Amino acid sequence: MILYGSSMSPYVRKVLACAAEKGITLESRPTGFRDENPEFRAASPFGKMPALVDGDYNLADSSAIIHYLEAKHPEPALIPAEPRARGRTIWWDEFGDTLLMGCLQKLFFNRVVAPILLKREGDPEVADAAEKRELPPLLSYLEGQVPEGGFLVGDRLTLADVAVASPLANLEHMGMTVDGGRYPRLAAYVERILARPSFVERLTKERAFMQKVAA
Ligand SMILES: N[C@@H](CCC(=O)N[C@@H](CS)C(=O)NCC(=O)O)C(=O)O
Repeated sequence: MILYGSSMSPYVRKVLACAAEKGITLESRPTGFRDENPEFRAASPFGKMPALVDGDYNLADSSAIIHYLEAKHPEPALIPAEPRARGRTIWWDEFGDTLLMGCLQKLFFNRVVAPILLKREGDPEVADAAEKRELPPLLSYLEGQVPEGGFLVGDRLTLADVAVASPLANLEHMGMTVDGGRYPRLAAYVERILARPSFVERLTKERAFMQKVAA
C-alpha cells in the first residue's frame, strides 16, 4: 500500500503511526503542499494529504484511511468495539482533526509552511492570535482529560492517543513545547505517546528535514 503525503502533516503522521502500531507496512511517498503528482491527485480529489493507494483502490482523508486499515487488519485494534469507548475514540480523533488542527495549522502554516517551504510571507498576526487565544483553552481542556499514566480511552493505545499527540508534535517544529509548568500532565502524556517507536523514526526524519530547510 502506498501512502502519499509528507509526515510534517499531522494527518499523514497519524496514518503512518497507526499503521506502524498495527504492524502494517506502508510505502511512504512524500508529496509537497498542493502537489500536482497525478497519482496523488487521482487518489486525493481535492489535493489534500494523506491519500492511500491499495492496488486499484484509492482513498483520501486520514480518518477514512485509518478506518480502512482497521477493517483490513483488525488486530491490534486501534478503534475499540465497545460502544462508549468507540464513541470516545472517535471524539478524540475529531478533536485532533478539527479543533486542535484548526488552531495549530494557523501557527504552522504562517510560521513554517509559507515562509520556509513556500518561500512566501505568512501572516504572523493570524499565528500569534491563534497561539494566544485559541490554543490555551484546547491545552487546558486536554490537561484536564489526559491520564497521569496510560491512555485516553481504556487501558491501551487507541486512535484517540495518536490523533491527539500527532498535531502536538508540530509544536517542536515551530520551536515550541507544551509548557510543562502550566500543563504538566499533558506535557508528560505527549512526551510518552511521541516516544513510541511508531512515532520516533518519523519524528527523527522530520527534525533533520526542519534543520535542513530552516538553515
Ligand atoms: N480531513 C483531512 C485533512 C487533510 C488536510 O487538510 N491536509 C493538509 C495538510 S496538513 C493539506 O493537504 N492541505 C492542502 C490544501 O488544503 O490544499 C484528513 O484528515 O486527511
